[in-house]
Amino acid sequence: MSDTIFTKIINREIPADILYEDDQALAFKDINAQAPIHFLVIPKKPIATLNDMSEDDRELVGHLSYIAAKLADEMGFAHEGYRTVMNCNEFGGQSVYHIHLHVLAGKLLGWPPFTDKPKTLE
Ligand code: DGP
Repeated sequence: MSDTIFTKIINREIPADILYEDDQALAFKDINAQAPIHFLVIPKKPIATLNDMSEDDRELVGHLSYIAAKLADEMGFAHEGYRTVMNCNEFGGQSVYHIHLHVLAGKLLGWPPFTDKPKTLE
């Protein structure tokens, strides 16, 4: 797959407010925050969508949730609560084609979380 803006963030070619990094993953604040706390956890391996993960990626994708929970604890909002979500493809609202787990917190989040758009697949 071609590089996305997230590869540039991983490679420090563009700045981001980085919260966590290890050899497999990176967490940074979302530039378009939808809650008082909103960050993304991404694998360093560029997997375009959840549909593109292989069997070998299962541990890596699970690791993203582990990091979300670890940061929730360290940042002090684990008990209060939070939401994680991964958007997939057009109907899921995905705009950057490098998988990322959204972590939203800091307010009482509504459910359902989406605003339907008047569009269907051709
Ligand atoms: P999604 O719609 O699920 O693909 O979410 C992509 C998110 O990525 C969106 O909430 C905004 C965020 N984003 C896009 N470009 C940048 C960027 O250059 N820096 C940061 N920090 N976040 C970005």
